[in-house]
Amino acid sequence: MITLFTFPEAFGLRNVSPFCLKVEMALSYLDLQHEIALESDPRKGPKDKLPFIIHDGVTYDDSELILKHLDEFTNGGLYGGLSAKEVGVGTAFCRLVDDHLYWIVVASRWLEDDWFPHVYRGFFSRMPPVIGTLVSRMARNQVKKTYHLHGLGRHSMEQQAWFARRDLEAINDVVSEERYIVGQRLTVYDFSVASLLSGMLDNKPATWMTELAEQYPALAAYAERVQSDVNVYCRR
Ligand SMILES: N[C@@H](CCC(=O)N[C@@H](CS)C(=O)NCC(=O)O)C(=O)O
Repeated sequence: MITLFTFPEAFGLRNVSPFCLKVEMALSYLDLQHEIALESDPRKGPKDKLPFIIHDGVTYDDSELILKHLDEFTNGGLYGGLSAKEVGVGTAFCRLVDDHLYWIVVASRWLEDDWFPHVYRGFFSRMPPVIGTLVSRMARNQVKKTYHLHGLGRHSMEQQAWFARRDLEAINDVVSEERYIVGQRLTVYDFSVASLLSGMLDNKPATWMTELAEQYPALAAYAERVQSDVNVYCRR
């Protein structure tokens, strides 16, 4: 049995974490029976982050390591048969979304004074108000610190938007010509890219990143294609 631990819904998104959603997409693609356990405290994960899965009593964490495990479990169901070029291009795009674009999306929710009340409502409003306010402030400071350490947080808003646009255009240039991120067929790499895009596009209310992504209609069409292929949707 496989149990996938993910965050409860927030911001109009059934699965608010792109890392959790990517694993859910992989499980569905592989047709592996699983259940979803909602967990709002990432500290329950082995490395203080979600997702993690428990598979027949063994815990696996980190979306990419989980995909590696699922690939081994299914004898190459995710990475088997990919060409070296597909692996190269796919890995590069996953790094772009997981380690760069993701952080700008996080900042567009957490670090915008106007938007932060939605973060509070989504993640902290189930706590008693005094504790919720305190914990949310601490968490916001942590996000600010991490964003600064990453380097993106040192840039002006204009520069951050420029970086975001470059990332979105890189994806847009591919999926305007090809159906999927490495070409004409769906691969495991689409789960990372489409998860982040769908969370950005279906995020309610819109953030400045939503508005930026909406300027590239091919992105929404691609995100819909992938979600429909695996029958796993980010939105409610
Ligand atoms: N590299 C990890 C990243 C996971 C991650 O950053 N998860 C976020 C949610 S989207 C999290 O749990 N954040 C809580 C925290 O950093 O305190 C993966 O691929 O699973």
